[in-house]
Amino acid sequence: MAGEPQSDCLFCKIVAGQIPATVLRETDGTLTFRDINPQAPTHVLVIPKAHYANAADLAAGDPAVAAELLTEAGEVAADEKIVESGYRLIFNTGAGAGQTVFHAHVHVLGGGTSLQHPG
Ligand code: IU
Repeated sequence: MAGEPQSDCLFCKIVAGQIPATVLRETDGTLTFRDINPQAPTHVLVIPKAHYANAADLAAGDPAVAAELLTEAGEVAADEKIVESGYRLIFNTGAGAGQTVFHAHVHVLGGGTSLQHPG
């Protein structure tokens, strides 16, 4: 069922505290943590705590939390002081686009002049 924790989902396990992550921010609906394989000086992921396979499913199932993902991305960009230099928000959607973890997440990438795409 949409939103329910999935036992085989790595990000559900991070939300549950079963896999470690460097958590930077948390709201009732979202968790923000550093990517373990950073592709830029600042590389952070913002995820919904509830399980949705991708951003489109999240937007359909819980638009308020989908919007909160963007709010939190902006907040962590400010925390990380990458607003002035600029940053990218990327939602890889589908294996063909490089999505490897099928729990919705937005990549926040910044802090460098030559940013690479993740995945
Ligand atoms: P993708 O858009 O699904 O390709 O991104 C998944 C990201 O999750 C990828 O950049 C991984 O480095 C990152 N990640 C993580 O930060 N912590 C983890 O425990 C796992 C993956 I598994």
